[in-house]
Amino acid sequence: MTKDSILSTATKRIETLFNDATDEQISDLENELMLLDRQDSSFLYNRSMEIMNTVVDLKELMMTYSCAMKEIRVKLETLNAEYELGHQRNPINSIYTRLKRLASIMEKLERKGIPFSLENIENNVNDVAGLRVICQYMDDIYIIADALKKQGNIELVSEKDYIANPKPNGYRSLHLIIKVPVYFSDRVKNMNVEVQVRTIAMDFWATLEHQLKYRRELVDSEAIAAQLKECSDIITATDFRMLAIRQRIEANSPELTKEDILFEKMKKVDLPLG
Ligand code: 0O2
Repeated sequence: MTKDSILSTATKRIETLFNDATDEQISDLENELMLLDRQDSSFLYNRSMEIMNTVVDLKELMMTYSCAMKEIRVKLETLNAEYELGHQRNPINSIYTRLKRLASIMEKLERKGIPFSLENIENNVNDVAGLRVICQYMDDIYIIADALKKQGNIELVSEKDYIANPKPNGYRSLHLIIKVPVYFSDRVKNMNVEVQVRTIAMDFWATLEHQLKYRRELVDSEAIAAQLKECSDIITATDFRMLAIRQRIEANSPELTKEDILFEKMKKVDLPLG
């Protein structure tokens, strides 16, 4: 094996290890590096050790992001359960979580003209850990976002309200970047997490628009953009109408007595949260 091919193999393994490595795979690589050392290839050995260190540090960073994401997920699930008990309905329909893949992180840094380093990831890529919260009605979005922002150990880093100010293409969603502490045995690390909050209807549009845009080169792209914008307008109107219908039903429903409320709560607390 030539020096170059060993280096290129080692470099390629970063992505594999970063995304899928098991402890055994890491220990296999360690053994390979020991072999290289015995072959008296100190340059290769040092370079490989450097790569190995980066892989381990990256995995540790991603583990920390994953913990931060789970913290936020639990907070959201708690809010949803509490709201259901008090209001007889769930504001959250579903929650999706994802860690950004290494290739997308690198692409984002490159787009911003920032060199790749762990420090630069933490300081410049705010959506390594991302949650998408799908709400039923438009007012639920702000109920959930406000309740999350109010929590003691959460710091709001930035907020983009693409519902009040939709993107020109019709994209609507509320984006929060929040900082959450992750507690380890000997230290606390504050991690940025992106939370996108939107209705089922907004998510339907954004998911399809994303697929259409990224799957192929668009012919007739102006006409398609106009049609997508038109669909977004229809969906926005539907979101408003569904909210108005719910509010109308609520306003016309007889007020629950104290006994009714207690009975409803009794039915709910019997069920395990989930
Ligand atoms: P992915 O794969 O979804 O994660 P910043 O993070 O602030 O540096 P940006 O792009 O200014 O970068 O942030 P912004 O506007 O808050 O958008 C971030 C994310 O919102 C995107 O992530 C998308 O998920 C979503 N988004 C924004 N605009 C659109 C849009 O027009 N259509 C759709 N479908 N989604 C959108 P990424 O990083 O692009 O990718």
